[in-house]
Amino acid sequence: MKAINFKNPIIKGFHPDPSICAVGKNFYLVNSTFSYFPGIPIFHSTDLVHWKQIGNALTRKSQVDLSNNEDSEGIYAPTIRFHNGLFYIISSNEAHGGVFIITATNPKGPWSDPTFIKDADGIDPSLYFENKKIFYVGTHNNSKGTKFFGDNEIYLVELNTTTLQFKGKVIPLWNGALRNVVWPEGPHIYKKGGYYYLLIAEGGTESHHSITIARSKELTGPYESNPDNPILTHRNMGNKYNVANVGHGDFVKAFTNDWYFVCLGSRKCENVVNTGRETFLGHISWENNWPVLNPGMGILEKYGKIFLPENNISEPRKTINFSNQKFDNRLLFLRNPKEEKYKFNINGNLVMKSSNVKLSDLDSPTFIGLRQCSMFGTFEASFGEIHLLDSELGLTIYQNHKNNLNFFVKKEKIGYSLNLAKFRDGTNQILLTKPLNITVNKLIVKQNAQQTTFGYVLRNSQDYHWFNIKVDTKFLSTEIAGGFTGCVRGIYISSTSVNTSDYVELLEFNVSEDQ
Ligand code: 6LW
Repeated sequence: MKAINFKNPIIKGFHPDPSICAVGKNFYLVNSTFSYFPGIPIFHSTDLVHWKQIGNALTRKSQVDLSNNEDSEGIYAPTIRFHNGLFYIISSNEAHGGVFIITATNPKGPWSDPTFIKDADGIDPSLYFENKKIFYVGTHNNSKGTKFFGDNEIYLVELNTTTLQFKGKVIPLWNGALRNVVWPEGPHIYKKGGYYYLLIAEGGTESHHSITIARSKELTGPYESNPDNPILTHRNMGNKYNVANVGHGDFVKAFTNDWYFVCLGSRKCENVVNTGRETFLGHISWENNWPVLNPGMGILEKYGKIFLPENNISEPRKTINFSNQKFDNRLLFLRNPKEEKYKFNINGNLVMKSSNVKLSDLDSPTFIGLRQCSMFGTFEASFGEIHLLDSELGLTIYQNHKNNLNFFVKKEKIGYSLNLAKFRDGTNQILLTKPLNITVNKLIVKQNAQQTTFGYVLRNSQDYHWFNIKVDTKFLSTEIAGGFTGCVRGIYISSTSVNTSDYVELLEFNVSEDQ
């Protein structure tokens, strides 16, 4: 088979905690989404290199309550598996119900309402199927008593196949490879040859992250740690290395019998990460019944080769509009959207109605956005009708409710104003204000490494105008702003008035991102 080239990350932008499964010649992959809606993107590929988002698993409020969440609460580390004609996703909803399972016959959806597993504590659940039995493997506090923050344990328990509730007793499996290890998490179990393999992440999801593995002849253990652990990490690569935080992975066996892994990692820009934790791909070979990840390299490759039939599906559209009166799978809302605020009109555009919820509230402002997938390129929003009396209509680079960068139009006593505001750690700083006679057709941001510039097109005009001011975006990085998400860029409209009648007609987003 001809080799196909791939470039890491295979799925760019905020797509952490990847989990993957193979069904015949198809691969399916899911990621965490925290407090964004819809939750859990479903990606499909036949060659592991070209991925298309075919849907989202959590598309209804009845499936996912994200009310009042902090940005990094909500949906954590899902696992996707296929068994007996049914797709399963197990995940947890932090602050609203805990661990749950949803199922679907078609991975595009619809996915079922969740079954919450009431005794399942902790995070990062996974499923293992064997002989008509279903086993739960998850992460919780060390059952011998926690001696320090992050003193976790990986545990196993059989599930009742009908109710999906705990059936057997809870069996501690492993605490991780290192002594005094922190955050053993993200477990998955595989069977190969005579061994059960328990793959986990440890060290915490930041720069000390890693992937480790243990094996046992019995599912219930005892598990022996691989003497070569960690089997993948970038924690020893130094601060300057451009891919960091490597860990939390999942293995998959292709129909060719070759094994591959996906894991999370983050691309750094000027030493910090704005685009979040992304999905990377690598090879596995087996030596002495242990997996070797990226043999001969030991770290993630930027460019790799893979031996699967290439399926060069077209690049995702760069223009996202609403002409088929549907939300593109990639679009995101903050928490459960207030549906009455979003309506498609007869021109095939999205009318977004203002509300008095602000980006800084732990509520759902009128907002729609896309993950920022690169530190180079432009993001542009085009508007039709704009009705602004008491609202601001803005383009935001949103990292979390306390850290975002906003470029917005407002009605003034005479005419309008265009404003640039940096919201850092909950404090607003207006960087620039410019009076306008009329409103705008477009708002644009251009990202060049950690510098951003902002531009606009006025009503009834085609000309682009750019502000001279460059804003440093390092304050939107995970290192400074914190959290588990990456930046999302979008449009919001919000008012100080409860009775606002303002709205904007959003025509499209245009995204032009370099790698
Ligand atoms: C997730 C944990 C992790 O639950 O980060 O990187 C947490 N790994 O496994 C949030 O994504």
